[in-house]
Amino acid sequence: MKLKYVFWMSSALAFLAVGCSKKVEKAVLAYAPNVPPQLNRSGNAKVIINLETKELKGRLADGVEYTFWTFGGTVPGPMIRIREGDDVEFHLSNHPTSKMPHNIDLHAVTGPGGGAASSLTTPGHSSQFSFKALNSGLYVYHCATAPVGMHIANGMYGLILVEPKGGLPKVDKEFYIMQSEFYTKGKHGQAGLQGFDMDKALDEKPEYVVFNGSVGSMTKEKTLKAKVGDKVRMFVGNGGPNLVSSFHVIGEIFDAVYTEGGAERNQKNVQTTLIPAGGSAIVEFKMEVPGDHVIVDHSIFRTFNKGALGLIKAEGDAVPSIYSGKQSDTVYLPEGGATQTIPSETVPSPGPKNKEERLVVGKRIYDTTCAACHMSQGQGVPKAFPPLAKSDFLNADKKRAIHVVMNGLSGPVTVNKEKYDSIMPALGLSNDDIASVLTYVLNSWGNSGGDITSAEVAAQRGGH
Ligand code: HEC
Ligand SMILES: [Cu+2]
Repeated sequence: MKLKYVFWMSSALAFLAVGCSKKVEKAVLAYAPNVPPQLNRSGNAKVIINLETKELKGRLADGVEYTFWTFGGTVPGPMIRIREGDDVEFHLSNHPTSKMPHNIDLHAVTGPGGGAASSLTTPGHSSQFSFKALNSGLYVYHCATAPVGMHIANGMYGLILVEPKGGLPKVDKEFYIMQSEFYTKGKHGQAGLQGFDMDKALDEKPEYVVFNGSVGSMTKEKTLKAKVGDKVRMFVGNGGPNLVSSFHVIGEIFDAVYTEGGAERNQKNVQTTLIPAGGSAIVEFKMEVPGDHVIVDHSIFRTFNKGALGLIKAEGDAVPSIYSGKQSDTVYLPEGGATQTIPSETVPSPGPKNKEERLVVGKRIYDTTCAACHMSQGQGVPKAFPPLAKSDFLNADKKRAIHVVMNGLSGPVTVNKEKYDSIMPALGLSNDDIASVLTYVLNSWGNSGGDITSAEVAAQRGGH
């Protein structure tokens, strides 16, 4: 009797285990313009995704380098392909040589921060979280670590496709294209290693607008290839951080568009489709005639003056009944770096006159500019952002504090016996703003008090 019972129990357990166990597979990641292979399985799976964040120097344009912050070592990060209903186990690793903590917000995730709340990862660490892909569609992922705009502007975005249950209709060629902008200190085309320019980012005036992370990522020997008669599908994303893309392929009409990357193949015969920052679209077209077709953002100065130009070449015999005429791939080359600046008058507002006013202005600047990293009560984030509350480093030297806020700070520092080796960017604040924010910080959260005037800051700026 007892034996029989044990037997029944164990077979029930075995049955349960089989019933729950899903196929486990590692996601195949693909680097732009390549797309991960179609999923050739019938049901759902448990998918393991391993992604690494890495900061590295790379080519932005001929002769122009940039220190990119990346997912997977490339801009955009690799494309991920899963299926509606899949369970995903996500591992984010931050390379030990990184200067910054990073995390990931996948728009395909239903949950706080799209995963960002569970994935803040300091250099040399790995984080894990899991989610179920509830909705099919083409989704952007990006880093969401403070300052979010800067992590995105430096290259931290990519696409994750959640296929509908039955998969997508078959096509001949699939491509992965992601648009984004870069805000460099130097003008478009200025040679050398270019730093990030916060003022241009705030003004939404990029020097570069590109596809797949650099000027020329899909031209010359990297031109996309297809054959006459091919059905082509492009998974197109926009990392931003600021601009909306007017995506267009010159000489083609999109036979079908999944507007905004949603599940519906809901539009037919579209010339130009709008792709919001942090959004996507899937476009499909048949290549009817041979030749080069130019991939552009039809906000057209971006194409011919800022870099957003790619090519897809169809090989095959001419089809004069559809199109007859000479073709050339030279007329579409970029025209050069000339950009126009429109002069504008500015009327400066009178700065704060006394300590009382500095405290008020300073709190506003702290909350909008500093709190993202140093946290609302100046408590900082362990291993990433040092505290300003009761900071021995801050309170020891007023002039040094002005220098830090004016010029940024990098390299190892010790604050309240904890070591930090990260980067605080120069924030482009005015003398009034620096005086106000430091006066506010010095008079908050148990710091030593005092007052810093705009004149003191100005004197120090002159000295550098
Ligand atoms: C992008 C994140 C970021 C922002 C925004 C930022 N800081 Fe920092 N800050 C840092 C990091 C990182 C360090 C440490 C740098 C290092 O390791 O060399 C730091 C260091 C400092 C220090 C010296 C160390 C300490 O704790 O006393 C001061 C003072 C400081 N920041 C003040 C400010 C003020 C004031 C603002 C706003 C005007 C600000 N920071 C905005 C990231 C930031
Ligand atoms: Cu990041």
